[in-house]
Amino acid sequence: MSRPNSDRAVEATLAGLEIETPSWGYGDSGTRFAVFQQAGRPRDVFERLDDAAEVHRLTGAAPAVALHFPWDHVDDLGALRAHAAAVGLRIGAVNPNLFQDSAYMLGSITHPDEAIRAKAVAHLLECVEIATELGSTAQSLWLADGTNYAGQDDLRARRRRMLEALQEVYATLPPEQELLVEYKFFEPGFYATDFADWGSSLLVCQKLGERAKVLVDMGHHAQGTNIEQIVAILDEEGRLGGFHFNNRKYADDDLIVGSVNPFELFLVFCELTAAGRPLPRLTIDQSHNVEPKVEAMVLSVVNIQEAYAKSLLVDREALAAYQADGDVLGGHEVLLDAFRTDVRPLCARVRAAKGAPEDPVRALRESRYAARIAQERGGSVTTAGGWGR
Ligand code: RM4
Ligand code: MN
Ligand code: MN
Repeated sequence: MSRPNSDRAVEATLAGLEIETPSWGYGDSGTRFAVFQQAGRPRDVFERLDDAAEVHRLTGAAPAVALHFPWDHVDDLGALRAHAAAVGLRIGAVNPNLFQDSAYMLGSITHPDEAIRAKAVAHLLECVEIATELGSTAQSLWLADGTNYAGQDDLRARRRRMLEALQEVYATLPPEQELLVEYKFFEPGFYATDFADWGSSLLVCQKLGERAKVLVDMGHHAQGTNIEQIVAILDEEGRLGGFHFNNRKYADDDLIVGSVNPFELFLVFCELTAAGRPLPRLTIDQSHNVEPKVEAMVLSVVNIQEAYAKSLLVDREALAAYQADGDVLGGHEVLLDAFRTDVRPLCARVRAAKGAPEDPVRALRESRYAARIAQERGGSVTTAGGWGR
């Protein structure tokens, strides 16, 4: 099939890809059964930024780091911002954490107790200030709020409490900041999650205002959900605020993006590029429990680059023509043609033009970065094992 987009045009667009990597993807994480502490794990947020800088150096496409508070708490935010700049990064979205404090056992901004809701709102407001000081342009909110049993709480009252809290937070957002509202249909709540799906998030965003947008996490849907269609709808509504990339086989597994279902990843990118609009905020949200964390992140960025490249190769004119003709398989084959293209040389050229290695995973292995950080940081336990540290 003919290629409508010249390689040069595709390369130029691909060169503009910017992915945020998550500070928590470099730190300790685990399942509910165990948290394994890997040798060389960063001891603090400054070292998490160092690892993120290495990923950017190797891929040329990961210039920002999403932070999670209080996991990334520091006394001197100016020093953190300066360190990010010194290693060639900027601060991406700020993620408040309303799921670990024991006060939030029955919810945070949906909690029946007004004092707990006030505590949660205070944390959200603190995160707005943190973002302002760090030069970040987004709050990325995921609520663990939910209930485990029918009748445990009043679903409508919870929603009203949540709206009231978010209205208060939204009112304080400086104009450069967006509020991204993530959803997930289960976990940790097993009966009703307060933000269970994209529709629930979208309705709340529409009530809050234009700078409230939905964030789609690849692992937060029921099996078989058509995520690319959700992307299409939200994009059409101007409410697609961002993406959390990862992959899953069973639940919210947070595995390396593209490792389970690369075709789905490609189709998501086909929708992200369909209307020719700028890409939304693209963030990796993964939990590397047993795999080496920096290598996992590099491979994730490479997989995203390749999916994006393939989506740019789709012959949109041919696709539209087959669709207009009602040719059922014509359009499908246009997509397959792009998906089956080996874009590795193309991506390698784009990286090389940016001064990054052609093969980032091999370059990482040859650089012995993992051995170096293991030696410098040690393999011993320095803080209590826990998520995101
Ligand atoms: C949640 C959700 C959030 C992330 C936490 C750690 O499942 O994906 O985005 O911040 O995990
Ligand atoms: Mn997420
Ligand atoms: Mn998740």
